[in-house]
Amino acid sequence: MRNSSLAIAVLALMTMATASTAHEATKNGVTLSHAWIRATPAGATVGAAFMEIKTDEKTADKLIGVATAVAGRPEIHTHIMDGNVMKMRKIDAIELKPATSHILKPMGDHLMLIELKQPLKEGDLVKLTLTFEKAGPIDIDATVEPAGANGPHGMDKQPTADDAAKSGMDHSQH
Ligand SMILES: [Cu+2]
Repeated sequence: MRNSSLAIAVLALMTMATASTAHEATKNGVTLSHAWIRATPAGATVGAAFMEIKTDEKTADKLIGVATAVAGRPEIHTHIMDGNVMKMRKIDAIELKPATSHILKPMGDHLMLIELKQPLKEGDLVKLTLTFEKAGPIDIDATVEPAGANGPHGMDKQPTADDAAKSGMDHSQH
């Protein structure tokens, strides 16, 4: 009896671990999570992707590239102040110090998906491959959020009962 309940518990843990790989990925001390993209209107040629990049205490690394099947020319971007105007600019890399959380977000560093091959529709999952100097390539699935979203699902606004139910579902898949 005890053995069988242990087996069920182990099985449940394994199932959770398998399901979590798409939304969170860790390799060589670098963890990607909460990846999201803003939905784009039909005909848009450019989109933007965001996520959290964490390093453990032993890991210093550098984000040096991004690739995805949905865009012909994905780039790493940052925002700079030019006088009073916020402008975005392509950068070659993002430096990651040990034990830090670097959040790619609107008006901050982000991944620009240039030459979009298709509109990005709310609810879709888009695979991104981020390449790090030491950790190498890491795959992550980004969820496509509404066009006006400022964060991943349930993290950019006051939660409603409906959102709570949905984010509850999200967590059961982690
Ligand atoms: Cu940009």
